[in-house]
Amino acid sequence: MSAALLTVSEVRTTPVVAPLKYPVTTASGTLSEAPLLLIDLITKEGITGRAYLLAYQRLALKGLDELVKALGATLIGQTVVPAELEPQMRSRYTLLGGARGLAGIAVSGLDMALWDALAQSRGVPLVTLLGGRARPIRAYNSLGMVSAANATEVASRSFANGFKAAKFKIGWKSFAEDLAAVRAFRKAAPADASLMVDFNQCLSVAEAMRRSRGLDGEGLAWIEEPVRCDDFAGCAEVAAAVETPIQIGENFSGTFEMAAALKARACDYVMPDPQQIGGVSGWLRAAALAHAAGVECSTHLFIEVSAHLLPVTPTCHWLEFLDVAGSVLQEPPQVIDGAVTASGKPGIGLAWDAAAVKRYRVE
Ligand code: SMN
Ligand code: MG
Repeated sequence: MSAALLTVSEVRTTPVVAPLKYPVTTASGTLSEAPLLLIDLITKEGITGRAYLLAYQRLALKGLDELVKALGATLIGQTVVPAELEPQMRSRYTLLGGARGLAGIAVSGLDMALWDALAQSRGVPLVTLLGGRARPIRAYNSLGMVSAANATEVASRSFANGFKAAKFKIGWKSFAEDLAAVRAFRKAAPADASLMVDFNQCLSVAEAMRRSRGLDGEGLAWIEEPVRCDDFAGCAEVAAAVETPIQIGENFSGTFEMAAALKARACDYVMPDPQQIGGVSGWLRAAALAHAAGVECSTHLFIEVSAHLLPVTPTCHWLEFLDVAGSVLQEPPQVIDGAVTASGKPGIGLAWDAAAVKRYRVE
């Protein structure tokens, strides 16, 4: 007997600006707060699919809200079939050059909410609906800029909860400062810790070659976004010249961009971002691309849905633990023994903390 299909009756959005435990400082800017758009996709059958999006800047929140509302309105009266609705939403932007930027993020947010509703209607966690099983996924603690001066303090608070890995940002004015930061953090970290660094696109190709080669002897697990996120040819030059694996992907706007990066051999690993890559539907395509390319696949932000997606990702690598939404969730994501396990509740397992949402809501 097939389970009853759901029909979308309303899409509600709530813009909030949530606090972060620590500002995320990078060489290309700082995330000092979390402007989030909470999405409630309500169905006639009484199930509400939930997802959230990160606008990064307050100034982007209103535009994102308007986009999600307008796109959400096109779903009303439609049956919750993500495999049909995601392409339908995406195709609305074809003549605009594709669903990129905020438009692509809006599609992803509604896609995640659709999948959440679908899993809830089946009474199973999203990972189960996808054919997988919740299991502990190893996570790394994702930190801000680290210098030689603050490395010991940051490292001292970064390996609690059993974390066995941490990523920090570099891209200081000189390579000497970067190297000093890496060595100071390594000295203060547990001997067996995996360490990753993230330049957040701040280097030219020539400087990225120089600095990445200089880091090659430091035993880093990966060097992330050394050059501009859309310079796949330049990143390929760095990847070819450097021993340390090069990691990109948080800015892949949809799976076609990821395919272009892999074709250019721009990286050794990938880390798509669920809101950039196309939500759950986009992630499934991305996971298949990574599998076909034989490239390890990690996540970027969005801890809650990532814990459902990585168990069904053939080249599952690391889950990034950087909690941007925990302050508005009834059950913030938890790390146990250095790993994150998907919620056992039906769907993704997101429930808004009403008092917190009221407190952080913005117009
Ligand atoms: C990052 C970028 C933007 C916001 C938070 C974190 C960073 C990462 O590039 O990889 O986590
Ligand atoms: Mg990054």
